[in-house]
Amino acid sequence: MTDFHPMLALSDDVRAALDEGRAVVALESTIISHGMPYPKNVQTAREVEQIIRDAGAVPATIAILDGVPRIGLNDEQLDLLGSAEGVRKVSIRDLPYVVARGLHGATTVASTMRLAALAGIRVFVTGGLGGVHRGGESSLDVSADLTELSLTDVAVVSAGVKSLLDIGRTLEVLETLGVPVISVGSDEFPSFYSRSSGFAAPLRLDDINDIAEAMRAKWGLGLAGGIVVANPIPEADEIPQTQIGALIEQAVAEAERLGITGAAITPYLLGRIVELSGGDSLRANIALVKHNAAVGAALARAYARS
Ligand code: PSU
Ligand code: MN
Repeated sequence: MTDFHPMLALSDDVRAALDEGRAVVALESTIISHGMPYPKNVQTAREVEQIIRDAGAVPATIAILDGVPRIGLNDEQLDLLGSAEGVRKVSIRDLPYVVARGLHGATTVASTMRLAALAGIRVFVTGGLGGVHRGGESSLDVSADLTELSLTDVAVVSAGVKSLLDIGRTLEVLETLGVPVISVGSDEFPSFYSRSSGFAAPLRLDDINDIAEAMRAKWGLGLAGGIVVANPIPEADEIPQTQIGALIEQAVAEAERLGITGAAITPYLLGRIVELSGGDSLRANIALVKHNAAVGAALARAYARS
């Protein structure tokens, strides 16, 4: 029996899978509580978990409930997280407060990575990463997701970075931090709703087994930190940059006018883009998360075989 970290609560199926060295995929919860509206968020979370199970891996949605970091949620816990008022967005800096005060918290990419790693999970699926915000060179609004990627040994499968961020500077910071950025089957780094971003993929791999091999190589060499696996949205589901770009510009301009900054800005922009697109962005968001789940499950299986 593995000794798990005493401050974590693992669900039985996640515990058993980790004990037996089977494939486990971590999932974040900010996307559920602050990234999509209820009840679509909870429904999507369940469907994403099922995709991972169907692909032969065990999903581990991570969140903090009553101050306890949970690795693997049941249906009731997922519903609570997706519908309760006052669930905080918890990045790394918020973890001590939310745990100490016994609060509910939805974990961002950064804090999900850290809790996943504490539980021994090496593959994590999300929608989009945080990064350098537009104007970040003066506001210094750079997501803790990037710092965490430099510290914590987890491969993060995403559809890239939304163009509400400064994609070029985000890629520069990832390079500085020594984080491998691998696009799956594409020469371009994807921009969430769109397969293209105008930025070349720093690295490209087409075979999931090769990505698992890169994980082994990185950590085998003692290179601490994560890997960004950038998985473009399927062609049938993409919203071209020419279409979504103007809506993103409008949402960014409104946030600026309203003086929204800090941790509130990403949830504001995500919600506003759903409204402005009449739900099209939400459909794309759901499709890309499901695609990421399938790729993440395959990657977890490939990595577990080593
Ligand atoms: N980008 C998205 N969708 C998201 C997020 C980012 O396209 O849901 C969420 C993730 O949880 C990410 C967090 O970790 O926002 C980043 O917030 P911040 O920029 O405040 O670090
Ligand atoms: Mn920020």
